Amino acid sequence: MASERSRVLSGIQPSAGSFHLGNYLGAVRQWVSLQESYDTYYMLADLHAITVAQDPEALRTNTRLSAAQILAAGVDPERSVLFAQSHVPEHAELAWVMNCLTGFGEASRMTQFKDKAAKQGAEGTTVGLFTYPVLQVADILLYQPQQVPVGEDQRQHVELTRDLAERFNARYGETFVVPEAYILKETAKIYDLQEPTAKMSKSAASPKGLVNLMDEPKATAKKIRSAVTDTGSEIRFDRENKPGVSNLLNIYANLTGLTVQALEEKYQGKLYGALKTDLADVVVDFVTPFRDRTREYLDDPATLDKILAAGAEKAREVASPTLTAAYDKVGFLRPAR
Ligand code: ATP
Ligand code: LTN
Repeated sequence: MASERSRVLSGIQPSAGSFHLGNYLGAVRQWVSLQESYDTYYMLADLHAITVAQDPEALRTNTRLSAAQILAAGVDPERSVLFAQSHVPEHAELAWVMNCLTGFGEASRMTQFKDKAAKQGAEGTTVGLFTYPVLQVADILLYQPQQVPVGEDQRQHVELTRDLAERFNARYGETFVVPEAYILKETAKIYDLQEPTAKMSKSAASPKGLVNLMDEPKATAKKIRSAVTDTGSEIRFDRENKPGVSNLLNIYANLTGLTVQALEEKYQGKLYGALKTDLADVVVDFVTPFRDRTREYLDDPATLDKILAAGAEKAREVASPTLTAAYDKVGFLRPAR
């Protein structure tokens, strides 16, 4: 796999069963296009998933389901390395070293931790959740990637990665590539259909505004047709004054490749209902084959597991020498052979 191409690493937690439209348009779809020009490493972050309680059987099911959806979306296991984080022990090992390089105050400033901890309360918040960003640092640094494609919400974790890479390199000598966040465009941000100023999220208060790709297409069509729209009747992209319509136009544009401007022209003088009915069709046309492809992978778990095993092997080819180099720099004895 040695090549001149720069390397990319990203991850997604297999903590929910189905991906939603935001996960797809905001993350996984970019993973597919990045494989054209980069050496891509994509990880199911199952170690991260257990920072909040998971039912063991559900975690296993959701990990396969996430892998199946990533493949169904078009990530090609011949071109990308797709693997489960727990299959590559180097992640937990390098995370320990990174934990010992991270200030307690520094970790305490991570906003995602603060938000999640506030929701769970002190007793419900695990030390794992606290050190989650440091595990993410290890995930990234092991692969020496130049770029880390993530949503805006993950920018701070990539900044921490850069800080720790620089700190390690300064203390022990050049070891890690200092990576850059490849922040996906704002246009890739999808909002809740019922509350179009909040991002679409699996932890939304109500499922009515959440489009899960694996849901029954009929139910999905209904959700789109019941999306909230804004006062007035003009179909125009205006995030500030027309968040509902803008979100629908954006989803439409993202799924069809049409520009928002072309859509505004197409719907000039038409009513919101027409836009919603057409978008419902567009979404159904996308999710129907997507679900079928996902199910095909799920129906053959042995093949799915083999893809992940092959991915883990390729991942370790990169991760293991990086860990060895870091261990040497830190001053650990190498075990005698
Ligand atoms: P939660 O809100 O419960 O934390 P989530 O639904 O946001 O979860 P994550 O697992 O945090 O999903 O995100 C997985 C990936 O999907 C991340 O790269 C994230 O940036 C992206 N993503 C999540 N929601 C959206 C969204 N609404 N629009 C665009 N991208 C999104
Ligand atoms: N924290 C990320 C998932 C994730 C990740 C990574 C992303 C875990 N390790 C390494 C990029 C690089 C999330 O919740 N989206």
